[in-house]
Order: sequence, then structure tokens, then C-alpha cells
Amino acid sequence: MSRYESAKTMFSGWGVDTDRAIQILKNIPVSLHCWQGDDVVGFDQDGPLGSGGIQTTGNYPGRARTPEQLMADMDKAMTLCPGKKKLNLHASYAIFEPGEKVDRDKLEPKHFQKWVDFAKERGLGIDFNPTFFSHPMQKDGLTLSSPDENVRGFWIEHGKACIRIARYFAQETGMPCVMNIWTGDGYKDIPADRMGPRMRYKAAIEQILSEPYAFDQVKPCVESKVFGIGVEAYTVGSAEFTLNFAAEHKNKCLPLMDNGHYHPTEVVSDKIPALLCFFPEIAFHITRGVRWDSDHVVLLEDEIREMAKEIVRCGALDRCHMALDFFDASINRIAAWVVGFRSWQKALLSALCTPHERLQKLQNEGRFTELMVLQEELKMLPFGDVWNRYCEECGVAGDATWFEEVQRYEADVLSNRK
Ligand code: RNT
Ligand code: ZN
Repeated sequence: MSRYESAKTMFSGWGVDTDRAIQILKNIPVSLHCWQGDDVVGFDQDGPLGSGGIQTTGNYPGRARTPEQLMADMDKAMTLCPGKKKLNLHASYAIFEPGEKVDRDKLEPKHFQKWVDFAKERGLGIDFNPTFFSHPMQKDGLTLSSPDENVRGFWIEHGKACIRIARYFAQETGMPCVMNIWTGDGYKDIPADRMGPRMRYKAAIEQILSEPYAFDQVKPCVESKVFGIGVEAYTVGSAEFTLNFAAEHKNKCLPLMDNGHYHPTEVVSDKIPALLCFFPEIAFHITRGVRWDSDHVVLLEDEIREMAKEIVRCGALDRCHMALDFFDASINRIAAWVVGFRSWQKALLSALCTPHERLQKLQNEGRFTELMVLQEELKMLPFGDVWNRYCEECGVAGDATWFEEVQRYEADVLSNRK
């Protein structure tokens, strides 16, 4: 008997069909974020990642400097990851003709045509993000909530342009485009007015959403945050703000939870079933915060596994839009993508190989001791053999031999970049 056959028998003793788990996961898209490849710099400006309260640290050699390089790097990463992928782009990754320079309020679908070609050749859907940072029109750190009407107007136009681009992505790929609105708007120190900026933010996002779109094709989201670097005291788009915004605009907007954006003892896993009681669909940025929203590479950690478990056991895989969001510049960037993507795949597959009904029954019957004992026992099942089979069926290495490929690519390609 092969290792997989033996593992399959053990799981089926628990009522888990591992073949079925593998088949399900093959069809669940997870969005891979382009911004891990170049430290969130983009192609529409010259400097490094600007203000917005987020930061990359490290200077590992080989950062992608051109669209061609970034596409080649993403290709390399995707060939080393099992599962269905989507491409996640930021507006700052617009690709211009030589000499052309278009500001963010005037972006058009044509500036993303090369990305569409890239996605279509690979059968990928595309998700999108307006870029409300690294730009001179961010005044006093504010965009959509600025007291300056010109500043707000500029960013509203940017948001509307992004809806039109998202519409184009959905039409071209035939897959819905999740379009996430996140701004770093906030204040470093104690504000004199907390409501004014939020009322302006609300009206501004409403104006963006007045740009026409079909909600089954374009799915705008609002992402909350607790604080950022330089905006420690107050964030306009707080958890309560974005959640209520999404609730009020339920037929045209989704809430997005980034698990790096809450107080350190809060967990997104517990928020998932809470939101699913009210929203038909929700969205995620999956990341790893170390002490703060540090955007470390996703690993197979307890809370990551718990999030995947909630999505699976709530039967909500088709109601959840999952995207990765981290940026580590201190290690090989392709390996960062691969480790993060594979970790989330492991979490999902493991959740799909968990006998949720059996455990729920114990909970409902008040058999809590047994529940604890069995939950611990499950951790000892040979999940690695199921993972290896999944990877094999997806045509990628199950073990870390994929890293040899990354090392070769680093020697042949990345090390030549200046
Ligand atoms: C920042 C947010 C946001 C960004 C990306 C680049 O804290 O998580 O989603 O990471 O838009
Ligand atoms: Zn995020």
C-alpha cells in the first residue's frame, strides 16, 4: 500500500474522504499579490513605497524592476505552488508606453492590457486594488477623507477609474474581479475630530461606488485597519467603520478582513462565522503579523489553520474571496510567495481533511472532554501524505525540493539584476 493509500484509510476511519478534499481544493481560487515581487513599489512612480503606514524592510537582491521581470517572477512562483490561482494587482502596477505618464485619476483599461494578456494566457482571474499611497496627492497622509475637496476629488476619480478597470478585468477573464479599497488615512496623534473624516470617507467611497458595475462581476471591498506607522492614534477606516459601511451597502460592497489589522489578541478566525451570519460573501487578506501588522510571510500557524477551518466548516469556500497580502524584502521574494501560498493551501487542505460534523456533534452533546481529546488526536494523522498526493496531482513538488528551482533562478536571473 502506498503512503497515500494508507493515509486515506486512516482518514476514512474518521469519516474524511481525502480524495474529495483534494478535488475540492483544486477548484478554489487564491489570489497571489504582485506586490511581494518588488516591495510594493509599482511602475507608476520612481521612489520606494511611500507613506500610507505600511513598510517593507530588507534589501535582499533581485527585486523585480520591470513588468517583464515581475511577470517572470510570478510565473516562477506559480509553477511551484499547487492549486488554482488568481492574479492580484494594484493600480500602481499600470504599464505605460515609453514616455507616457498617466496620473492615477486618469488610468484606463489599456494600461493593464499586458496584465490581461498575462492572465488570459494562464487562465487566471484578476483581482484589483486602487492605490491610495505612494503619491503626492496624499496630503497630510490623507486621501478619501481629506478636508481638501481637490484631494478627495482626485482620489474619488482614481477609485472610479479602478472600477472601470475592474469591469474590464472581469469581462476579459470571465471571472469576477474583487476590487479592494484600503487607505492609510489617519492621524499620528490625538485628533480634534474623529467623525468629520469618517463622514467624508463614507461619502467618498459612496461616490466611487456610483460608477456603474454589475455586482456579480465587480466586487468592491472595504478593508479596515487598526493603525499604521505614522498613524498610530487614529485610523479613519476602522473595523466598525468598514463593517458598517459594507452592511449599509450590502448589495454592492463586501467587508474585507486582513488578519494583520486587529489588536494582537483579536483573531479573525472568530470573526469569520460572525460575518457569515450577515454577509452573503466576505473577503480576506491573509498575512502574518508579528507583534504588529508587519506583513510577514504566511506560515502554517495555529491561527492560520483556524481561519481555514472556519471557512471550510461554515461551508463558505464559495462565499469567501481569499487573497494573500505580505511583503518581505529580507528574503528571496519568490520563495516568500511560494512559502506563503503553499502554507495557505496546506491550511485549507488540512481543514478539508477534518471531520467537522463529528466534532460538532460532540460539542452539541456537551461531550467537551472527548472533543478535546479527539481534536488533539487529529493532529497526529498523516496529513503530509495527503498533501504530497495533492501536490503530485497538481504537478508540483510536495517537499521543499521546489527551493532548488528558486536557487537556480536566483543564480541565473535574480543575481544579474541591478
Ligand atoms: C495595508 C493593507 C493593504 C496593503 C496592500 C498593498 O496595511 O493591508 O491591503 O497591504 O494594499
Ligand atoms: Zn491588506
